[in-house]
Amino acid sequence: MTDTVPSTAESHAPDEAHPEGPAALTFAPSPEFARQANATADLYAQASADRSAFWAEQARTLLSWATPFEEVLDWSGAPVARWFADGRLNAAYNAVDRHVEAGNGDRVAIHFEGEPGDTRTITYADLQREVSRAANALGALGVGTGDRVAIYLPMIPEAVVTMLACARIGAPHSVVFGGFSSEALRSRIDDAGAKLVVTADGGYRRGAASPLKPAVDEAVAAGTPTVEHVLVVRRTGGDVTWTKGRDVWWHDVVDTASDKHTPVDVEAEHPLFILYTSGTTGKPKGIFHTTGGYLTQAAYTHRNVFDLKPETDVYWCTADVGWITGHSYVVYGPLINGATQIVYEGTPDTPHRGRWWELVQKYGVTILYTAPTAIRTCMKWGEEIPGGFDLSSLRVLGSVGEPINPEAWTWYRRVIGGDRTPIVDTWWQTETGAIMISPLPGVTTTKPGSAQVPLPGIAAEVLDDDAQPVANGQAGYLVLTEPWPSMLRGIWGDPERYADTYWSRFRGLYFAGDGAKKDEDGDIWLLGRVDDVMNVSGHRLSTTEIESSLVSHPSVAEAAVVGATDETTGQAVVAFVILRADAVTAGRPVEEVQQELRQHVARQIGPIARPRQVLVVPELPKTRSGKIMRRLLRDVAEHRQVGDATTLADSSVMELISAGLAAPK
Ligand code: 6R9
Repeated sequence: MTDTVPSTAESHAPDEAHPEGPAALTFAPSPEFARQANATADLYAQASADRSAFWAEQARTLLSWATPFEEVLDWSGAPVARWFADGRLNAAYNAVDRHVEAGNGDRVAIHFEGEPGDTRTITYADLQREVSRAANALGALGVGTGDRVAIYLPMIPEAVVTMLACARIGAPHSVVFGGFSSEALRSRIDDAGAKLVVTADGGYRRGAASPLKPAVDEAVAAGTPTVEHVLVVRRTGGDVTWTKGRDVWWHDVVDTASDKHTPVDVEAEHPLFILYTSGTTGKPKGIFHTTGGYLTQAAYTHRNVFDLKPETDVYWCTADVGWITGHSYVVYGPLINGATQIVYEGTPDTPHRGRWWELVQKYGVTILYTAPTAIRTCMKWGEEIPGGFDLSSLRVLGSVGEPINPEAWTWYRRVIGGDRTPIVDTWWQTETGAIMISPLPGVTTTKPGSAQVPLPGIAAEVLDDDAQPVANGQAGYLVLTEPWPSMLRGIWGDPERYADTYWSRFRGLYFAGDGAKKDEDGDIWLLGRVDDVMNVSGHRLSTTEIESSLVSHPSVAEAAVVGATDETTGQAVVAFVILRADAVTAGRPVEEVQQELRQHVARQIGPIARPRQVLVVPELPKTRSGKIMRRLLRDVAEHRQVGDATTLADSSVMELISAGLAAPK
C-alpha cells in the first residue's frame, strides 16, 4: 500500500537552489490514507466560518471539564488572552484518570526504555496510581496549589509522573533540561521562586552514568532562598551528598504514599507550567502557559497532525521533557489523547547507531516525531543502518525544531518512511505552546522543506518592513494575526518584556522572530530566526548569553558569537574573542586558551552551548554606534567572501581579522 503518491517522477530531484520552484517534488495524500485520516479538508472551512465556535468545540470534545465554560475568548486584556476562562478542569485528570474511568486502564501509556536496556511498561492505571502517590508526597512536602516546582530529571518515567503530579495539585512546574549547568538551573529556580526541586542521582548518557544531583546541590548552595526540599529519584545508584532535612528520597516518600488522590480542579487560566527559553538578551525568559487553552490545542494538534488512533498507534516523540516539544508532545498531547508511547532515556547511538531503529522495530512504532538535526545525523551515518531494521510499522513522520532542508525531508521519507509515509513539518515555538503551521496528513499535498499552511483555527501572515503582507514569491517576517488557545500568557514576572518582545514590532500582531517566505501558491517556507537567537540542534541559544559567559572569563576582553551553518546541527556556535593583554603575554599556547574557553561556556551554560570554534581576533567589526556586525563574522565563520563592510567604524577591521585567521598559528 502506498500512503502518498509523488505527483512528479521519483527520479526528479527537488531543485535545491529553488526548493519551492515549480520543479520541486510534491506528494499528494494517498486515497487510502485520506480515507482513514482524523483530519479532513472540512476542518479549514469549519474554522474559518467561526473561529471561536471551532475552538470551543475542540475544547469540549477533547477535554473533560469539571465546570463547563460558557465564555470562549476574552481578548479585552490584549496581548494577554483568556480562553475558556469560566471553566474549571484538571490537567492530570484529563491525561490519566478519565482513561481509566473509560475502561482503558490496561492500555499501555508508556513503554520506557532506559539507555542501558532496562525497560518498564506503564499502563494508564499504573500511571494513575503513581501520579497520585507523587501528588500526595508533594503535598506532604508542603507544596500546594500555586506553588512552583523545579524539575531537573533525566528522560525517565518519573519526569512525566512529576509533571502530572504538579498539574494534579495545581502547582506550576518548571522543567529545566538536565543538560543545563548548575548556574542555569539556579537562575531558573530563583526566577520562578520554586519551593521544591525534583531531581535524580543521575541518568544514563552515552553508555555511562552521568550525575545530576551535584548541579542541584551547587545551585541551591549558591542561593535559592525559596527551596525547602530536594526530592531525589534513585536512577543510577551513584554516590550522592546529602543535606539532612532538605533532601528526601523518592522511594521513601513517593513509593510509600497513598495511591488515592483527588485532583484539584483549577480555573482554565490557572498557570500549568513555566518553561525558560533563550531571548535576544542574556536573561532567559520564563514563558508561562495556562491550563484550558494549552491542553485544548496540544490535544487537537496531536490528534490531527499525527493522525493519532489511540487504540492502535504506537507513538514516539524523541524530544526531552526539558523542551517544549517534550511538554506538548510527550506529556500533555499524547496522554490527553490516550496514546501509547515510547519514552527513551538515552542517545541515538548508544550502544550502537541503530538504537532508534531497533526501538521502532521492537515496539512497532507507527508515528515518529523528531528533529532535522537527528535526521541529518542519521544521513551522515548512512542509510544501511536504518536499512538493517524493519521500519514498516511507521505510517506518519514528523519534524520540528528548525527548517528541514528538502534533502533531509526526502531522505526521511524515503529511507525511514519507506517511500510511503506522509511527512509533517511542524512549525511552532515554546511561546505558541503547540503546533501552528503544518500540513495535515491525508489532506495536504506536501512540499519537501515547507511547513506550508496554518492549521485550521490558526491565522498567520508574512509581512514586509512596513507591516504589509508580502506578495507570493516574497520573503518577510512571520506573524500570527489572531490569538490562539495555547498562546503564552506572558513572561513570568515581567509583563512589560512580554509586550515589548512579541507585540511591539508589528502593533497588535504577534511577531515570532522568524523570517519566512510565501511561495507561488502562498505556502509558507520558514527561513530561520531574524534576531540574535541561534538554533543548534533544534535548541534555542542566545548569542548574548554565550557572549556574556565568555566575557566573564578572566582572559577575555570582548566576545562576539554567531551561529554558523553546520551540516549536522543546523547552526553551530562560533565565537570570536579578543584576549586581554595579560592573557596574551602569559605565554600560554593559544590552543590551550581556546579549549579552556569552550569548557568555560559548557560549564556555565551547558554542553549544548559549547562553541564549535573559538577564534582569537585582534578586533571586532563594529558600527559607529558600537553594534557588533555579526553578519560579517558569520561570513568569516562560514568561509564566505566578507560582505558589505562600509558601515563599519573602521573598515580595515575585517582585513585584520581575516589575515589573522589565515596566518598559521
Ligand atoms: C517547537 C520548538 C522555536 C524556534 C522557531 C523557529 C524554529 C521550530 C520549526 C522551526 C522551521 C520548523 N522552528 N520548528 N523552523 N521549521 N518546523 O522548536 O520551540 O525551542 O521555542 O524554538 O525554532 O525558529 O522560532 P522552540
